[in-house]
Amino acid sequence: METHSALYQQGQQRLAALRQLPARQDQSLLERMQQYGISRRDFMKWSASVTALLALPLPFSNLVAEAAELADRVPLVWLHMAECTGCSESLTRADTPDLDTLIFDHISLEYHETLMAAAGWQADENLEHALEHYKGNYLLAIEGAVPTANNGAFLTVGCKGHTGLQSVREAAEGAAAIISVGTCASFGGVQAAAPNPTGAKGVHEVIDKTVINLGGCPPSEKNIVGTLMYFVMFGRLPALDMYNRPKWAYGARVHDNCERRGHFDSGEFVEQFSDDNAKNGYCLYKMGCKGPYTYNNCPTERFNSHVSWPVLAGHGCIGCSEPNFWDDMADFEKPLGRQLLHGLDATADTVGAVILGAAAIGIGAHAVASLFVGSKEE
Ligand code: FSX
Ligand code: SF4
Ligand code: F3S
Repeated sequence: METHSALYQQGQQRLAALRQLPARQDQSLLERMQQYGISRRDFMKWSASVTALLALPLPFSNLVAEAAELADRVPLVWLHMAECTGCSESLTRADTPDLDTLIFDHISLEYHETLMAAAGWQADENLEHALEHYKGNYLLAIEGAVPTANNGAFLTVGCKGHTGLQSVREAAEGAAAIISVGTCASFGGVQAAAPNPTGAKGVHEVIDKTVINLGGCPPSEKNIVGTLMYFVMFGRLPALDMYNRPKWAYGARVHDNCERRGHFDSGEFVEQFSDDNAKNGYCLYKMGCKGPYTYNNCPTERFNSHVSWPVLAGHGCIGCSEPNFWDDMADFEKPLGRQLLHGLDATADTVGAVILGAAAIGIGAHAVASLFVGSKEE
């Protein structure tokens, strides 16, 4: 197991090497912050919160701050496959840019189909240039599932009519690290739901390199930026779980940190979306919440600059960061236990016991599988 001081040193060396590289943006991060009225104090608070998010001790926040300033030294290529672009939206939708969005603007975004100004031949050339020029050094982020049926013909991108499958394989070759952003790129997502006519697959299934999976439809901006920051800071991937998701983000169930958990434990459930129990913020398990089976940090990190998350907004978790959730977690407004256990949990008296049993099975399966797979880097 790597010690924190060894990791800190590794970060220092990486950042010293990055500092030698030329800045690729006209403005420094501090100038950008000034432009949007973000103070140095806000920046230090943000660095401390990213440090906590990454489950690192507080002294690492100096490294996080420095890494943020040097993010423009790291070339990022971002490809879109079959998806809704909600993952990019998750990062860029803030109407007042906060530090997460500023970092995304500041990182050296060499190619991003929905954000770049270039189009047509120019866009294709930009991609070719980035892959060639930064070979071995760029970070590759992919959003969306890769259609593989008919040799990938269900998705063609750009003037040359390359399939998504081709583009992913070409771009993966020279990448220093690869991130699947969202459940589609990670596990196929809605495109891969039965009967999956396009043969949609997660990125890791079509290439033979390690891919870090950021489940979530969409993943939170915190999990995207945290992963980018980890790579800028250390030049490598963090410890991963059995589905190659960063442990710092996907190490606990939604249910473990949910603010309604006390009501679950007391057997207090919403029975209808319009009832008094809903108004009182009771547990949404009987309305289909899949928080007991889902690994993600939504309750603690939330979305849209920490404003809210599904359960706080009044709907159960639908398990959107898990593989095959469209098939395995449906019906989204009925408890999974009810379907698996043939109505045994139909009453409030039995629901807690049955679900605690089901949840324990969930934890057990995850823990046992983790024992066999182990972590990628520890
Ligand atoms: Fe998938 Fe991302 Fe869901 Fe959408 O692109 S994870 S459909 S939020 O946007 O890929
Ligand atoms: Fe929260 Fe859902 Fe668990 Fe209830 S079942 S405590 S709403 S995560
Ligand atoms: Fe998705 Fe559940 Fe979080 S639906 S956004 S994993 S609360």
